[in-house]
Amino acid sequence: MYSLIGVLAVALVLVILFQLAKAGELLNTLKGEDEAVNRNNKIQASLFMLTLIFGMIAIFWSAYHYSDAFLFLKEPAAVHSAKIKGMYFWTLLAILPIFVLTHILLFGFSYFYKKDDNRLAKYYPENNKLELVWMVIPAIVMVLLVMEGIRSWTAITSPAPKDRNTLVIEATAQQFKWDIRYSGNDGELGAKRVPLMDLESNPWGQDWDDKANFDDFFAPDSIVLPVNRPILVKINALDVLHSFYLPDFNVKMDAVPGIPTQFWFEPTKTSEQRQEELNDPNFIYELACTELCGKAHFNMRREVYVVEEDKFDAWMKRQKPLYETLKEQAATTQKEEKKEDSGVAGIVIK
Ligand SMILES: [Cu+2]
Repeated sequence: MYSLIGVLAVALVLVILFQLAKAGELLNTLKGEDEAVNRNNKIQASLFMLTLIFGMIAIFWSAYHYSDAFLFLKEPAAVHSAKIKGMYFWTLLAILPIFVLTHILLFGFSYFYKKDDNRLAKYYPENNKLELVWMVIPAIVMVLLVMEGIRSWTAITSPAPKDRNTLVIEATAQQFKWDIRYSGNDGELGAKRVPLMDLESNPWGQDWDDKANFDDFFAPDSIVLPVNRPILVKINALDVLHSFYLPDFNVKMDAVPGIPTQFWFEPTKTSEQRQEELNDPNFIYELACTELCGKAHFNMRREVYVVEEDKFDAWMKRQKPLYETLKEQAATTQKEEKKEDSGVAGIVIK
């Protein structure tokens, strides 16, 4: 109801503006074109100036106001994220003066050089020096930014360090959840094969001929990670595009159906340390899907806890690999079958 009233109100305002413009045009023909054009030019020029002033104020205010939310200033909580934060800072530093300057020129020229009957336009065909300056400087800045970008990108997506006990996890996205598989004690994810997939007993098609699968387990609800240890995340998607995003660690990677992606990062602050740092006892790290993937996209949020190594080990010991669960299930069904058999046999014996 409210949205209908809103739409009607907007439509009404548009009609009024249209009628006013029409009335103004009629007035102009009555008064004489030239004077009207001059007045109109002055109004337009002043509007340009106002847009520049209020636009700039709004941009700087919003950048300042939302600085925390967009991680301009918040201290990152992982090794690589400091790199990304640095790149963000340098990119911003490089483009901010250009942004301000070009907007002052764009809107300022429209204001200061509005039509003036006493002024002739100046013919200024070319200036090689000026052109060289505005081509060479941006080119150098771009090359530097891109080079640093490639270096950081390679560091993040390169194979994780082997000698540092890297934790390997696998994140598989589907509408609308993440399944997080841990590699268990062997640090290796077992092989998966599509033909083995079975919704009831083997949702990810783990190949039980591969022993690396025996200790793989799935995170029950929240994701628990050890601090100061490299974590390699292998990312998949089952249906549509999703994106694996850990905002506090400044790491993000698309989950693409059919194309495995990966990155590694290293959390440097436990959840507790982060709570203290931000002075917010309710703070929780989160995993978010940053690809609008459907109706329940919001539902893909998962809580992430970064804990000390010993706590992590204890948590890991409590997790049950799917292989164990299946083995137990098979054992009980076998027992039941035996019972039934012996039951029948029992009658016979009796
Ligand atoms: Cu999603």
